[in-house]
Order: sequence, then C-alpha cells, then structure tokens
Amino acid sequence: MAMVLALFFWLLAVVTAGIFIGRVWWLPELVSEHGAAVDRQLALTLLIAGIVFFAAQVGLGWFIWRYRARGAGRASYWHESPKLELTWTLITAVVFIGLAIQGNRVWAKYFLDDAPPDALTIEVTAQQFAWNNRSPGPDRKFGRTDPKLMNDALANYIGLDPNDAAGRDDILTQNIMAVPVGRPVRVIVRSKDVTHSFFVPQLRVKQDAVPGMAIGIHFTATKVGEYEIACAELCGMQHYKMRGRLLVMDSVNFEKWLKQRAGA
Ligand SMILES: [Cu+2]
Repeated sequence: MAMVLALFFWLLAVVTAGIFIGRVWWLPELVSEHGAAVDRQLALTLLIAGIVFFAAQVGLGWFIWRYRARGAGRASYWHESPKLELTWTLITAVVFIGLAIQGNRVWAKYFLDDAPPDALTIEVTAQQFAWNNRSPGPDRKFGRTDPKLMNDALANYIGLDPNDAAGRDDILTQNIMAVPVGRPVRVIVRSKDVTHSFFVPQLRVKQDAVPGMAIGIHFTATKVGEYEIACAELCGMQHYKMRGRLLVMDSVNFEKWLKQRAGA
C-alpha cells in the first residue's frame, strides 16, 4: 500500500513537471514590448515554485516508502526541530521577498514610467457593457466632455460637448480600437458607471477602469493582428458580453482607418 501511495506522489510530480516544461497550458502569444519582462517574472516565479513542488512531492513519496510499516514495530516520531524550522523559514522568506522585490521593479517600470512623449493617445471609457474609444482626430486635441451630456439613446456615450470645436474631429468607436504597430500608445482608462478592467492578454495589459478616475497606461504593440479586449472585472449581469476588438495595424492601414473613421 505504501508503495502505491509513494508512486502516486512521484507520478504526480513527474506529470506536473511535464505539463510545466512542455508548456501545455501557457500564456497567449506576446505582442507588446514591455510584456517580456512580465513573462520573465511569471516564468521565474513558476520555476521556483515548481522546483519546490517537485522536491516536496518526491520527498513525500520517499518518506512514505522509506518509513512504511514493517514488522510489528510502531513508528516513532518527534516534533520540534528549531534548526530545521529556522532553515526553511529563512530560505522561504529570502525567496519570497526576493521575488517580490524583483516583481515590484517590473511593475513599477510599467506603471510608474510615463509614456514616451511621441505616444499616440487614446481614451477608453468603459460602461455596462461596452468600451467607448476615442481618438483626438487630426487636431490632436480631445473635445470637452461633460457627464451631464451623456446620452446613450443619442449615442453620446461619453458626453461629448457638441459646442466645443476641438471635439468635432474626435473619432469615436465602440468596442473597436485601432493602434499602429511599433509605436507607443497611451490609453487613458475611465469608467462612467461601475468598476471595469481593461484587459488585453496578448499585450500583458490589465488596468482597472475606476469611476471618477482617468488612469494612464501605455504599451507598444509589436505584431499586426486582431486581439480581444476583455473586461476583467465582474461588472454586472452582461459582463461576459463586454468585449472589444483591438486592431493592431501597420502605419499605412492605420492612417487609412483614421481617415475613414474621421469621415464617418
Ligand atoms: Cu465590465
């Protein structure tokens, strides 16, 4: 019986390691510049946790087998080994604090650094259950908005003021966002009702959209394609339907897209 149990833990360790090494369930494709650091951090965390997990399961199996019942003698045990306890507590503390410091550096580099000055700015205003995107248009200035002017029936989802000249060329789209490839993009994330979360897995970007706040994030997309914008915060009954499309285009197609939308 002990042998069966020991084999079970060894098998568990080997299968788990195989899934990890074979990257059976891995991250989606990476298409942003900053994302490599995020992936490295995650891989490092998984690697360390994986080694500990593997060693623990193999050790558990070994103990079960080595100290299985033999003959009529009863097993004896003792507890308390200050030296051992101190050792594994210290090792664990050093590993975790080290990972936290390293992870914090990656986080801070992404969230505290300003977007490059040549970044293209897009605003996204979340609502139940859609993403309202706005580009400033050729004048590069966003028009004035006022929450009092928000009117879904008139498709003025973000409350754009029709009397402000700067807003006349603003490009408004719902659930579709276009960005050029290889160019820094700043996204100002807002919400007009409850908390949502702007999430593009392939960009390794996830930012809460908090009512009353305008939170800036930035990224540079590295591959032309179409990616899903998901809402990563349970925001109501139709949360599951709240999805947009992110179109990453080469600069020629992007300019074309802007012109088309500006004329629309
Ligand atoms: Cu949402």
